[in-house]
Parts: sequence; structure tokens; C-alpha cells
Amino acid sequence: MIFFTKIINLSLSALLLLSLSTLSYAQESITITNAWIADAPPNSTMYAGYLTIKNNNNNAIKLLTVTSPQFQNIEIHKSQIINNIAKMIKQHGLFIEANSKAQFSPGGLHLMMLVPKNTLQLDNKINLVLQFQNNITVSVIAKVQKRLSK
Ligand SMILES: [Cu+2]
Repeated sequence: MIFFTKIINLSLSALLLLSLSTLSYAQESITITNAWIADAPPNSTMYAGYLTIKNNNNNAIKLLTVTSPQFQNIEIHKSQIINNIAKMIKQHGLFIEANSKAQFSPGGLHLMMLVPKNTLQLDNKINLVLQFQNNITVSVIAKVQKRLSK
């Protein structure tokens, strides 16, 4: 019985290796830069986060979710002006075309970070986990910074 289990295990891992090597996407082919979170008054239940995601693949990728151990929930929002009123529209995932980037910035795409476990302080480093399609996970550290006044 042990013998059979071993054979099954071996073939399973061989299969796994095979499928990994044939994947056309890789974690390294997604680069994340300029990750930061805008400082907010004490006891805020909502923070805005920004980053730039570069897709170096020759195929489009889709960001599915963003999570952080320090927040209860994170949504992907896009600010848009509709009839002269600024609105935030929740995005259900985000496509990033081949060899291009998605730039989150104030007034546009942002991470709506809800219910922090603690009030964030300037220079705090917050861990973000980005889950993409095809089982690609990328972690990044976002620093809490003052919002630049325009
Ligand atoms: Cu928002």
C-alpha cells in the first residue's frame, strides 16, 4: 500500500512540475512600484492606497483581489466624475493589458482599504497581497505617507 501511495505521490508532483513549467505567466513578470497609503486622521475606518502594477507578460493579466493582514477588507475603486459629482466605482477585478501598466493615483484608481486593525501612523509599512489570475500572488510593502497637496 505504501508503495502505491509513493507512486501516486511521485506522479502527482511530476504533474505539478509539468504544469508549472508550462505556465506562460510568472510572478517575476509582474512588478509593483510606488506602493503607498495616504495618511488619514486617527480612528479613520477607511484609507486609500496607491500603487503601480506593471505587466511584463505578453498576455493580459487580471488582478482579482488585494488583501492585507492589517485590514478587514480592501476594494479596488475608480473615481469618476459623473454629472459633476465625483463617484467611486467598485471594480470587480482589474485587467492589465500585455506589456502595460495600471497606475493607481489620487482621483483615479485606488485601493479602498476598510477597517484597519490599528490606526496607521506615518511611515508604517503595510503588507499587501495581490492575487492575480493563474494563481499568481505578489506581495508588496506600502508605506503610509502624507498626501501631497495639489
Ligand atoms: Cu474608494
